[in-house]
Amino acid sequence: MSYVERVLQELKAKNPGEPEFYQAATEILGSLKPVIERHPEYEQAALLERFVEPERVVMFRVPWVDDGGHVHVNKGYRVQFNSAIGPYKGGLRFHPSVNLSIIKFLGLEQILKNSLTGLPIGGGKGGSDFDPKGKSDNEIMKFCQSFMTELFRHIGQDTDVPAGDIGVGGREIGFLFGQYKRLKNEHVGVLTGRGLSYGGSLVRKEATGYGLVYMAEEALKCRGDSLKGKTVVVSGSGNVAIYAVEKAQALGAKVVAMYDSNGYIYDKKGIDVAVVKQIKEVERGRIREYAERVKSAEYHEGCRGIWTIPCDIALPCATQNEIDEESAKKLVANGVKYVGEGANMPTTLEGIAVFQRAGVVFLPAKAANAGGVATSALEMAQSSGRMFWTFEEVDKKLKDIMVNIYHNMDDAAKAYGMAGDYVAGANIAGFLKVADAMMAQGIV
Ligand code: NDP
Ligand code: 2IT
Repeated sequence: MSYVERVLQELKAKNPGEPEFYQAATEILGSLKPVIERHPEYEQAALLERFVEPERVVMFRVPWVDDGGHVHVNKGYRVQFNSAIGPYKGGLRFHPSVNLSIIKFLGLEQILKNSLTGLPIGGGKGGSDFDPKGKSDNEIMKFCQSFMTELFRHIGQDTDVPAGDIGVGGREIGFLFGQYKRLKNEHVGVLTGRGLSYGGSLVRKEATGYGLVYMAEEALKCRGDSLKGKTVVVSGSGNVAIYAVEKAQALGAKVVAMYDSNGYIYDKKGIDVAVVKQIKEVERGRIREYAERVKSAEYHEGCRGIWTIPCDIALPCATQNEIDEESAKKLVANGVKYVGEGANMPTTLEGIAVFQRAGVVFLPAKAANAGGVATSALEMAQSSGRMFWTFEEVDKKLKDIMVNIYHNMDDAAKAYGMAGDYVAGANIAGFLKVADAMMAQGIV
């Protein structure tokens, strides 16, 4: 049995009931085989065993009282996965589906994503099974304050810097920051995605979606093509999806569909992103309302149907495993040429295989959605330097980072004889830097 297979088998046995974590590890370690062959010293140093074991996992109780006086208890998590190249960095997810397996898969992905940005940030992730849907602002604040009352002792601007993810946006970061500052009496860059009036960075809100489209644009450009006139389907209608749509349309594409967890809208004239922003960012409503306001749009219950819409480019921007084998086959049959993952692990292993067999240009999450965390690192730099860069400055840095990541993963895939396999390219390019840092730091 190879070293990689042995580590995967041990991981499965030692972490029962963690399918998402196992899925992410299988994809990553599977593509590292040629790297491991060139570096026998990694096995002697048990590098992979250490790589898949978080440095620290914090799990805690989050009690809070709703507006009716009822007491609730949620689970809180922070997985501090790997600090070889910098302080732990990664988002917080508030969603009822959150469990240890999901936070660990996200944390593992984050290590390599953060490495790919070229910036000094390690990997971490956290969250809660709290469901923000339907809660009042007061309840959200109470929950965030309780969550931070435990989390604050584990994080710090040079230790661990959380940010947003599903269910955690500007409002939640504000409440979390307020409570951290109150407990520590420190106004520092301990969270990113902060408001512009208290240490945030321009472009952070737009960064993941914009970055995704910048990478897709570069992939098209390298093939003598562009976004002009392309038909695009974007899943989700949250932070990542909205700014992916905005940038894709600004660069000449037509985005025809989006969804939330209830159903999808199809607008053959092209989505009016201002209407989506109004519904989602201002009113916190449902995507169904778009079809009530825009005549050219239809609404369909359920999510999966979105992948039956013919498109040139698919950008899944909602959640893990939203494109399975069947949906991938449908997309291929309908002529999709590019898939860029805005969400984390939105395509199943079987779905990825379908795209790769069909020659679809597949831009994997840890590369394609790295623009968010990269801009978080730019926010950290501005906080430490007590500086504030213009929109244009940050946007240019973001674009340069995305173009760089694209070429780094392209080069790594070629260097290991797998040209065009960006899953392997991203894993290898991200891993080499982390492995080098871990080897240099001894057995820790
Ligand atoms: P938001 O909470 O802003 O939006 C999430 C969107 O996805 C909503 O439209 C939501 O619908 C939908 N969604 C969530 N879960 C499901 C589900 N189980 N089935 C169907 N739809 C679902 O989150 P973000 O936009 O921030 O995050 C989206 C994805 O991007 C996640 O995978 C996240 O990890 C990833 N990501 C985020 C980054 C960031 O900077 N925010 C950076 C890099 C990656 P509904 O409202 O109905 O729940
Ligand atoms: O998955 C991700 O990269 C994020 N949710 C953003 C993390 C961050 O620290 O900005």
